[in-house]
Amino acid sequence: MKAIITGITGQDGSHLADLLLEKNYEVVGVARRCSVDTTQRIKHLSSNNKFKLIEGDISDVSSVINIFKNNDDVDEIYNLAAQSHVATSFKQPALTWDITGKGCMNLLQAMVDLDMDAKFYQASSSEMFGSSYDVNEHGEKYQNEETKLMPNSPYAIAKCAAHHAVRIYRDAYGIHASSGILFNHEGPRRGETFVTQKIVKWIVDFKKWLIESDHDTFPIDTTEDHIVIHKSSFPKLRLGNLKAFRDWGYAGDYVEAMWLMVQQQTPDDYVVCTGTTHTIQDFIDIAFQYAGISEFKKTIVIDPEFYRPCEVDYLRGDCSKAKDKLGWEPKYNLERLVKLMIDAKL
Ligand code: NAP
Ligand code: G4F
Repeated sequence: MKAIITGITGQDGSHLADLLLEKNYEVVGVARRCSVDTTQRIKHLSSNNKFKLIEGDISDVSSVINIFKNNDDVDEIYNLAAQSHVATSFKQPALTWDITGKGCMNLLQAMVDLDMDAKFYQASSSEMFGSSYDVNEHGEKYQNEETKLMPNSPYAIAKCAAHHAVRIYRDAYGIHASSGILFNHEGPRRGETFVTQKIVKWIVDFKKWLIESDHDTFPIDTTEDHIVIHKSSFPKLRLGNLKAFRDWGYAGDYVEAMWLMVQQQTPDDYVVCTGTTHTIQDFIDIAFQYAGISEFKKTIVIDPEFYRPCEVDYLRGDCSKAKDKLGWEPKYNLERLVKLMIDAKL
């Protein structure tokens, strides 16, 4: 079996490549040209002769066509490429549209034009729900495949367009195209500007600074922006909205669901999540406790710079369909995920 993965240098691309190579696939990873090396997450694959890295950009249709023409024997195409940062999408909406929205259309249309019969996976997102949710018989809020999409960011608008494109190309052209509506998933390979990894990185750097400062008890001297020991100082953790709820799972679990979707006889859309939700404050509490840092209120600054023009307040998925039809289950709860991330960074 042969697969193309766009977004190979990202968190999910690297996990999915690991999974497919374990299954003895030939994997072609598409990476865009960059002035610095972006392949840290896939360095361990460089000597694997079943793995090939090629240059390409999904926002450029001729690039997509070249990739497909050069790999016309491909069985599965996973589109994980995106400008995936929600806050950035407010600052660079057109770029986000070109990559995250139009990029998916470029891939689907190229499949039609080249008459390809490969199966297609699209990385849809719980961010598409925005402020929308349903309420179950116990009065609990949740989102599933039937929940209305009400995007609250340029990123989510682009993801909704791509999500609908998958449905239309499936119906109109009979493409085996599925969308995974994945809720937030994290892990040691998560980018450092997403809130979980930002918190984990700060904790680990702070612990190292404490050790270097030869200080084993918590320093109570603080200025507005810094924690101070003698003449040495360490910047406080600067965050935005701590009240939003997220349904966080482990990225390594979630790429298995992607693969399972593509193996089904009939293409479809599936929610992938843990079914539990926590605030950013909860994540901080669990992570600080695990790292043994008390008095954390003195170490955090709420900075308006990290607030978004529009927020997604509540995400909690219901993945009954993925459980029933794919036999998929998440293996990590939040406590286990936090430990994994902190231990890996340490
Ligand atoms: P990520 O770490 O930000 O990775 C995104 C990947 O897309 C990177 O490899 C990036 O390359 C690549 N890319 C960006 N623009 C491109 C372009 N024009 N052409 C080709 N490649 C391009 O994201 P992730 O967390 O792995 O997420 C994977 C996918 O799932 C994304 O589509 C994301 O929107 C979606 N998603 C993620 C989550 C989550 O919680 N992680 C949840 C739902 C959906 P560079 O290395 O060059 O930047
Ligand atoms: O970690 P985040 O940036 O993830 P967000 O916005 O939920 O998006 C992630 O999950 C989506 C799935 O729902 C993906 F589609 C998307 O690609 C991405 O992977 O922010 C999580 C929450 C937000 O409510 C944000 O306002 O954390 C809040 N937050 C508070 N302080 C912060 C910060 N987020 C970031 N990035 N940085 C902060 O300092």
